[in-house]
Amino acid sequence: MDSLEQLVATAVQDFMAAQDDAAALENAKAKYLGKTGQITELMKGLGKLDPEQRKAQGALINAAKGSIEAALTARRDALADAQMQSRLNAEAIDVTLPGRGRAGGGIHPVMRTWERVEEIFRSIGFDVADGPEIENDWTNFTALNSPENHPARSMQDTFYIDGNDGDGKPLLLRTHTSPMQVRYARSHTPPIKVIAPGRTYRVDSDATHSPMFHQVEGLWIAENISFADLKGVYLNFVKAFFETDDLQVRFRPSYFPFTEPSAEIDIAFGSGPNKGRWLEVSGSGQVHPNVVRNFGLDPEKYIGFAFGSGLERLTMLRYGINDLRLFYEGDLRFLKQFN
Ligand code: 2NL
Repeated sequence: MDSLEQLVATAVQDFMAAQDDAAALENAKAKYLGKTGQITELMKGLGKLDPEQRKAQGALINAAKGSIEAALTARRDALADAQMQSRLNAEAIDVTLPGRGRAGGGIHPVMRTWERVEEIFRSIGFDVADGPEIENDWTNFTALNSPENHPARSMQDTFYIDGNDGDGKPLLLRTHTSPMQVRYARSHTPPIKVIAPGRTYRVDSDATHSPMFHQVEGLWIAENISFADLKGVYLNFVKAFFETDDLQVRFRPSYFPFTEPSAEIDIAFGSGPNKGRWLEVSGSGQVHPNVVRNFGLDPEKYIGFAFGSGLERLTMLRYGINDLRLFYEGDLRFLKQFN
């Protein structure tokens, strides 16, 4: 075997010996094709030969160089293929495995009630208002005709927030959704026809009270809105909400600072587990003239009603739930029943 053939054979061996790291192969390449590599050195030596020999020897060296380059490329491709193959094996996905599935989310029963209430009131022309859960004292209490020394304003009943509104007045978590309606009434012109559903907060926690609960309040103010309208609207609402015409409503005199006169609204189903029993579902009344004034309206010209119902209470009556705490425990066995 002549020395060029020997050189090619050694180069091929070196290339084959280079394993998975690219650096080993590049080092082997340098030994033959680099600046001081053996092929390069042989090329340099050609200058000393006479033209006849140089031509013949040059062709032989070029052929050897071509063989070495071909072997290098082949080895490079082989190493790259091997690397890809081992990655494919390592990252293989077993497409026959069963899917992981996706845990289905669901709507909380109180949210379902919230959505239904919005839908029903929208269908009879009520707008839906939204507003802040952190309120100022004026909007939550004063505007609603709540006396300065009213017990609801006490720290025992209301969650106050550190800091103040910038005018030195306290900030608090709204105790009802009425402040949303105050904001709405002050920024719209009559007729004001709106419901305000949302989260509300009071310092209260036992079997029938949660520190966070949901209310929906309604407000309709125009030049001639009366208790008769309230009765019609509320009866329509409970019939749609409970999906039955077989029920009655009654108004029972009551007191709220923001309405005068005021009434509790009770309903009685004509059938079912609560058949014939009067159930309290809402507070209501004719909006107090002071409150109308705080809306920025003339109480001599504008009159109307408001009501406030608990979304938890409506939900419990609709589904026959007897413990308020079930709503807040996040127990899937309970929640799944509504989805
Ligand atoms: C209750 C009592 C009620 C209202 C809420 C109201 C709102 C405005 C003006 C006047 Cl902006 N009134 N809301 C009126 C009467 C009763 O709710 O205990 N609900 C569960």
